[in-house]
Amino acid sequence: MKEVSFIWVLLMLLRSSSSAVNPCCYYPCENSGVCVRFGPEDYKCDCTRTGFNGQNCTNPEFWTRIYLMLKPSPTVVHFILTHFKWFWDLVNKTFLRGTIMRIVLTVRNELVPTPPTYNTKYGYLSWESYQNTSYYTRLLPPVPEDCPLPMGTKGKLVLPDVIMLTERFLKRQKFRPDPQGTNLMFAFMAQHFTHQFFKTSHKSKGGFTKALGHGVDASNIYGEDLKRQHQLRLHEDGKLKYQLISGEMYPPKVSEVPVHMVYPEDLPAEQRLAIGQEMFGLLPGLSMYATIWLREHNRVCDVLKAEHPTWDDEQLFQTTRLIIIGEIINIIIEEYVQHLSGYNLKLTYDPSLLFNVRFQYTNRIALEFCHLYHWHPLMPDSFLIDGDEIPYSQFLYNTTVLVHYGVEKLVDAFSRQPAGQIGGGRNIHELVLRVAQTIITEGRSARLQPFNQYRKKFNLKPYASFSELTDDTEMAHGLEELYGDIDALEFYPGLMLEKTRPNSIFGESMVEMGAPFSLKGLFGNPINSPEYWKPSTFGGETGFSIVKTSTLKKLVCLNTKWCPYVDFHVPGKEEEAEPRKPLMEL
Ligand code: ISF
Repeated sequence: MKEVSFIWVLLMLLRSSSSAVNPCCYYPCENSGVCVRFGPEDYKCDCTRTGFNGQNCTNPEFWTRIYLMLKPSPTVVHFILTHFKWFWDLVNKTFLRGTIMRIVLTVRNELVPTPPTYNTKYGYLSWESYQNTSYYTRLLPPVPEDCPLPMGTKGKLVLPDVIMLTERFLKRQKFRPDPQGTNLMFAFMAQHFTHQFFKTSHKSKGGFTKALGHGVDASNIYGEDLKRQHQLRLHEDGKLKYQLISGEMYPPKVSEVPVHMVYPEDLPAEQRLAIGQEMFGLLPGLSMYATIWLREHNRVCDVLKAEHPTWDDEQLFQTTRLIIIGEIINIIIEEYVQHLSGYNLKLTYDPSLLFNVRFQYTNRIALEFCHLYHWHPLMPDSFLIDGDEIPYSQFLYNTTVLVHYGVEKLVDAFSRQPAGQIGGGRNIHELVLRVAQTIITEGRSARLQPFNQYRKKFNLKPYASFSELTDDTEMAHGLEELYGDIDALEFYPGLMLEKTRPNSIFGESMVEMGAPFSLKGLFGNPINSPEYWKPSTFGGETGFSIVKTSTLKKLVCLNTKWCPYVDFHVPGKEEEAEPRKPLMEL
């Protein structure tokens, strides 16, 4: 192994001394200017519509200068949004709530290029990249293949060993709960929700996805293609197939609905559940959400059928699917993102906020978004359900957990158990550390640009040193030794090791880079367009109102026998004491 890397180093040295270095390897173009190589040694920065000019797009135009002078830093904005509760309590009661929500959406939306731009194969605009939706898109082009160093021109010739890197800086020493109070109900929602659009194809290397919907399409419930959808459907009253166990509805067995699911070979046939997403047998938390959404789909079908007795199976199914997509988006914005942000501003899912501004109802999932969303530190050391402590070995691929405890007890348990803090390093359970290794390796083969380049792309100041990135001096020194230069730090390690904001789940970069992708994906859905966002799309006022008033609590409690404690954060003191409300009050 040593010899191979030595020969490779020699080859690289020879190559760089014999020919000119690609000038774009220096990332000379600032402020989102586009680097184009001319001849062997020249380059030009295209600064069109960046608001900057000059050779490297570094001179602000007049209005840009004014804008930059007035613009508050992300730290200040975040501070205001997470403090002054009395002020926000007032704002939330007025029209200002919508106005500020609109500002958040438009500011975040400006950072997501549409139509999409690059991908892992094309570092320049191309028709293929636009049209071939089997690729994840990319915000920044890959590091050019002919650069002298793996991250461009800075850092060491060889990147740190992935195993060593993750063992040293990412592996959990002692479980560190998230200070925002995030629980496992949130963690499993994150996994269930994102796995409808993050389905990396590992067979074909090069940043491909198996999820062609590129957004919130509920393919994790209905299957990726029409064949799977039809296998999962009952073809009666719009419903999905199910099995009844002690009178309760669960996903059907694979023996009855023969769709491809990933299960260990020795798992008995009667324990294999058939779900839209083939990976969701992996964790009881995922099959629990699959069960909840299955019940909700079939419940909504009954509601629609009562109002539209003439509708056929197809129309009931299709309309219910749109309602389900609406419910997902609402719950994600108003509860999941609300919790994640920690804002005192009450977020609102009101698509009409964007009807009078420029906004395109399209979305393309970015590879960077997929990397950002690897939140494995959320996972606990073991799972605490109904007085039992279940280790990973008995939790993975164990569908009997779901049926044994039932949805109510699982929701209650997951809502009470704290999840881990995502940022700050050293909080990934040993058993999922492999996933972090995979993502770093994938980042290398996809040639993702350095963390600091992404900081700049998202209007953040690049870090000047490792000690600015993290307050942990030992970590800062270790990273300095391994990478040699802060400008050579990789994307995923940078995100995970950045210091967290005070009392927060993660650092500045995760929010500033993730929020634009997330909000664009949620609001860019076609159901939010002026053409779709009306009662008739959802079968009338009843369906429209199901979408607009959906909550996590209703999702669970309209589909269970009793209403457990259900939220995206662990109970606080008031909530422990709060008596359980009867269903009627929901
Ligand atoms: S997803 C995500 C942040 C990072 C990832 I990866 C969000 O979903 C998110 C979206 C919006 C906001 C916070 C988090 C808030 C409203 C904001 O835009 O600041």
